[in-house]
Amino acid sequence: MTIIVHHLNNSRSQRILWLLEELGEDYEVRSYQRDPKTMRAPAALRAVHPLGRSPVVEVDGHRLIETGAIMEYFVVRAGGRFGAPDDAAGAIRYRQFMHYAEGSMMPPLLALLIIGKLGLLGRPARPTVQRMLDDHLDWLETELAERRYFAGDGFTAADMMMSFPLEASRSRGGLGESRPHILRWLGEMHARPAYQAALAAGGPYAYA
Ligand SMILES: N[C@@H](CCC(=O)N[C@@H](CS)C(=O)NCC(=O)O)C(=O)O
Repeated sequence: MTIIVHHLNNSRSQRILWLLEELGEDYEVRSYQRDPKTMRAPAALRAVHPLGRSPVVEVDGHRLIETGAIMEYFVVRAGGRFGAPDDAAGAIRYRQFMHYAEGSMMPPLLALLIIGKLGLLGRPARPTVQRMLDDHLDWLETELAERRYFAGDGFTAADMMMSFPLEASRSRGGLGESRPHILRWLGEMHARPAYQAALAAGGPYAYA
């Protein structure tokens, strides 16, 4: 049965395309374009799921939402490939970063996006939110100074989960040369053939 990925341009669903490429799965991309003014998804995505957000994936007779849950579904389906490492500490880090990417790291990035849209009105809130994001980036820099990937020595789905918040941080959150370990990691992620194949499959992506 064909896997269908409902993919919004410049969005979190890029990570699902990437995982499917890493796994060597066949899949179909159904593309949706953001409204250039509001950046919201088109109404057509609400016809697929009431939340109208991406990613939505159709697989094995299920309709899945939520990037981390979708990733875990495919990891289990593939017999654990790109899943948690065997050692206990690595497995804890894997689970932590699978949840942390959307649960803790994305909220200040979303706040920065809204602050940016508010213009002058949003300006007073920016330093506070930027400090919140800086705490995350400082911690992640120390994590990636200690190990090559987020869970340990091996590349896992946790790295794919962490790509979007760190790409967004580079684009609008001040991530730059002062954090060389994160930049080293991002460079490695973008150099992966499957990452590049996912870009070709998904169309233009502003964060690569
Ligand atoms: N935590 C959810 C977030 C889903 C989400 O907000 N997706 C954004 C794309 S990055 C979206 O569809 N936005 C369109 C809109 O808000 O209209 C996940 O990881 O799947």
